[in-house]
Amino acid sequence: MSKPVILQVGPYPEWDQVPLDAAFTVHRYFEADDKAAFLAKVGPDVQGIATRGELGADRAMIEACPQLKVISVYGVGYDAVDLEACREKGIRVTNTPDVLTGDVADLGVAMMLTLSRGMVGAEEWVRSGNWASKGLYPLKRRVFGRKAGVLGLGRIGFEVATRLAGFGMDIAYSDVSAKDYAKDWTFIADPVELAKHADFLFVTLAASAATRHIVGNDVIEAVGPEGMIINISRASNIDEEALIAALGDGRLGSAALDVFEGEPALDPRFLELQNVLLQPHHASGTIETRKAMGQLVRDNLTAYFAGSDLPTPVL
Ligand code: 8YV
Repeated sequence: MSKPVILQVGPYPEWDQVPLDAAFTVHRYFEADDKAAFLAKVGPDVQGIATRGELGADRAMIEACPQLKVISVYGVGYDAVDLEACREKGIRVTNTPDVLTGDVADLGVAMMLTLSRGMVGAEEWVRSGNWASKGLYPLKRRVFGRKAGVLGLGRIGFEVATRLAGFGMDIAYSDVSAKDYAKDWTFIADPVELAKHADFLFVTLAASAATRHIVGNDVIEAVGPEGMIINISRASNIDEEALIAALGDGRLGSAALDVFEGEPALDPRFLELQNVLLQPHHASGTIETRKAMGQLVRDNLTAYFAGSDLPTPVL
């Protein structure tokens, strides 16, 4: 039997590439110099797309593949997939939830600790010889016992809050409704009110058109000059212009960011700021999690073409 034909949008580690190539006929979109010409050539044969969270599949790509039946996303976020186009054409969509939750939460909490305690500068203090020549490193701000806000108490937000509870923090959260599994934490529906409560505001919302710029100037100013915003979701959840302006003039204390508009080509103004921690969208980037994500991408594709139930469907 001939193998199903897959369009691979971005690279995967070798441990995923080898079994993907064995099970499917794979066209590597990311290796093509002329992407439009490549799509025009292979698109008519493509039955499945294997993509990554931040790359997704837009309408043009979907429409270039008239036989497309399934899109398998390597990531929990599927905001970069044109779901409307998929609904219209009856295309199934899958993602990789759960397997990455703990690592994403770990990185968010690590970013808070790293920035609040000035650990990047402290490392440089040691390496540059400042410790010996100038003496003690400047004092930084405490984390434990302070106030945290979690904007979006889904799987990742819940794991962030659970970790913050271990730091004895006063935790509040915002979501569409209060959660019965969050009895120890305060529900504050309005993001601005949540931000007023928070010394540390975690942005852990699944991104969509509805959440675009949910962290706008009002939320940013409510976090305030002493506060920190930590974003481990999607850049589109924050008004990046407002964020850069507030970081620049001190209306926001600091920001720890794993995601950026136009990444990896982030706005160069971020590089000029001293009150930011910049991370290369790697919250799910552990060997353990990435192996599980790759497996789930293949399991979803395999299930689709075998006519079985999809392990983790979105659509
Ligand atoms: C990326 C992510 O998919 O889970 C998500 O939504 O954004 C990440 O896990 C990852 O960088 C792999 O591309």
